[in-house]
Amino acid sequence: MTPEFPSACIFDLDGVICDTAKYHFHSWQIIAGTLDIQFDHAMNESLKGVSRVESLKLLLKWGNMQVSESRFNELLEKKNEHYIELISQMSPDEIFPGVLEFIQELKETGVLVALGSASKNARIVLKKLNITQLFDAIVDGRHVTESKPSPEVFLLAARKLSVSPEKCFVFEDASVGIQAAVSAGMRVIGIGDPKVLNGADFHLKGLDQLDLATFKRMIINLN
Ligand code: B16
Ligand code: MG
Repeated sequence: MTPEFPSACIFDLDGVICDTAKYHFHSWQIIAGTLDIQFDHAMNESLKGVSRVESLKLLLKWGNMQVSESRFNELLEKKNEHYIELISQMSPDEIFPGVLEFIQELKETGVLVALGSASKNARIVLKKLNITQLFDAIVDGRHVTESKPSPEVFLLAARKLSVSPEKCFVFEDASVGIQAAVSAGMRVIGIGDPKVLNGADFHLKGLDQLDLATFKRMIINLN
């Protein structure tokens, strides 16, 4: 049986629509500096798709450090202050190539479009990029209790769109996000290095490699 064309596509934000990872990196680097913990790009890579709280837990583990609950919350707040300062300077020219064109094509064929991000700041970023109105549903870190790899964020997006999970396609750049989509029973396209994105149905370098015709051909080849 030929696999069905999806009724909905759910997009991750950081790494799929724009590069906010570099702003997370700068913000975590400042926090790591105050704690005297070495923080590099490889470590930042492992924080992709991971919630703020879980990210700080990982950072402290890497630094072999323990802090009180109040210090933990203070560090979270400081990290977010730095991050908000950086994203407040964002503009629509930071949208990755091909994103607007592909989403527009999906919408014209009647496919519903949602955002499924771990970030509690996703709304601010969408506003800065001037693309809030593109989405039929927005689910972000403020709406979920479980961080990716839990499927919660994607299942909630599907529910908001009234589409069953098997009719959804997810676009993700993080390993934990791919796991979340697979656990949700959705098909998933990994954006980035195939070596770190195990479990995705397809891999792309970016959405500029995809148009509706190519997407349809990909789906026909699914088993
Ligand atoms: P915030 P995504 C994720 O966004 C980022 O990839 C991850 O690095 C970040 O820690 C997480 O959001 C939480 O972000 O501190 O803004 O709530 O990839 O799921 O769109
Ligand atoms: Mg991401």
